[in-house]
Amino acid sequence: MLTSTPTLTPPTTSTPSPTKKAKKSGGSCGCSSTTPQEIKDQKMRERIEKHPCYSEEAHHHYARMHVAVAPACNIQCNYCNRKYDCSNESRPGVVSEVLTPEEAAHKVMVIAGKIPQMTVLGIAGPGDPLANPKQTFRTFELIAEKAPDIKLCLSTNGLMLPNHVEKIKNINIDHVTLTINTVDPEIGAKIYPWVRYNRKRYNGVEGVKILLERQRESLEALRENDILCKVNSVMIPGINDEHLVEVDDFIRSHGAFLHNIMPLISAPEHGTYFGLNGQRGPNPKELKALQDACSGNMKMMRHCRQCRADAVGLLGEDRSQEFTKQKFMEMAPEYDLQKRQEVHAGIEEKKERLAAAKAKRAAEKAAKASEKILVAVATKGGGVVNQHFGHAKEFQIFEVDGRESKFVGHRKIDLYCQGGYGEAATLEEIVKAIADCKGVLVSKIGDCPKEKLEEAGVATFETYDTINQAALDFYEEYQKQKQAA
Ligand code: CLF
Ligand code: SF4
Repeated sequence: MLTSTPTLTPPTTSTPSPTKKAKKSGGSCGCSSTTPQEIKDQKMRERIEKHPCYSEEAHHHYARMHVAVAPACNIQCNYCNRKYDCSNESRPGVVSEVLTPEEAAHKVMVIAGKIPQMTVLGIAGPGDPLANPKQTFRTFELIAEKAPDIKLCLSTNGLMLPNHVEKIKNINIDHVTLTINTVDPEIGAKIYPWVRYNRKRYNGVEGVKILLERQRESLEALRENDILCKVNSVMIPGINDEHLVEVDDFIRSHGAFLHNIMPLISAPEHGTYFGLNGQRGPNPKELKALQDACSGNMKMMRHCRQCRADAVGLLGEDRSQEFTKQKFMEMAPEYDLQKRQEVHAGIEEKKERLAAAKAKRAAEKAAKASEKILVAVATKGGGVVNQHFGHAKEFQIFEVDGRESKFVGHRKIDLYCQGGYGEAATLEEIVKAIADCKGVLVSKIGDCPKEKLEEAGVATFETYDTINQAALDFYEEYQKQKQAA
């Protein structure tokens, strides 16, 4: 096995090359070169940049809250127990206190003051918000009136959405989540035992067909009305796991912006049909593999925390217990638009600083990987650095960047070591022959030539390894030392 014991003497720092003038984005006539696509992208960025679920970046800085105003549901999911919150947007086994729209509005006004980085109000249960349209829309209307800077967000199974899309548009609810677990009624029958529609209950495939048709209509209505749509899918191994790739294709072709594939959680103590019948959830590896398989198609949400229907705070934290009904009803509303705007401006500045630092690091990395240097290699053949400096009659020259090394020529030299002694005049010629190299890669080198080479800005690198590996190792060391200098 080849081994290497590299030692690197520092190369001389070279003078930076003249910087090229930065290109202007506009033409010489001064007009902007922004394309319609760039304008569209910018508008989309503005719509999602403060929504912690729709923007991965935002979820580090901005918070959301849910109010539990919608207790009833119109379908049955096999991963749901009616005693608890809607598992389509919630961890199963969590119970929220149901509020009236007025209590919910009071809670929002309290929290908007206490947590000014809270930018989104979601209604996600504890049942289906659109099975409780009066309470849901009344709550949204109150918030829109009192706190116009808060984004409104709705999560539903989609059964009743086509009936309410105009209302959704009018109240300016810009973010809607649909839970779509399948596009196949046979698979659906294993997930949904029944659906209640127009005051009638439909069992099995018959009910699922209605649900899937309504979900398709919902997707289309949201797209027609330019309302951002995220789709949640619960991954159920052995039932819809492989099929979710098809679901991903379907929702993308119907205008969904984001796909959130969530793992089934099915503990027996939650009392759900799946939990009681031993249906397992996916492990993290299986979930990631499916997300990866789908992510070629569209944006994939990977930071969902499966929150509760009364969640409060950043996605990773749960402050709901600080704001139980008993507690928040005794607190005064502290909503202050100006203060909130100042806090948001501070967050945006911080985000910009972080983005600039990230871009700088990426540029440095790219520059580091693309710089090309020459190295001289002492070798007896076999593609290995295996020759003593003093025994070399030629050096092979390689050009190296951060990814590969390429043979570019060789330099003939006189043998330095003559019967155990080095010739000073010969050494001078050798140094001159490889002075344009940043390093010389040898199996061994004496102190005197090492010193002379260092003086000329050529680092020495003792190793016994393949030329390619040695060249890449040297390159890395060279860059490290250059950065430290
Ligand atoms: Fe709530 Fe859902 Fe709106 Fe977000 S949650 S209604 S889109 S504001 Fe977000 Fe929570 Fe995951 Fe939902 S992390 S469960 S995706
Ligand atoms: Fe439960 Fe939500 Fe499914 Fe209704 S839609 S049954 S509340 S998980």
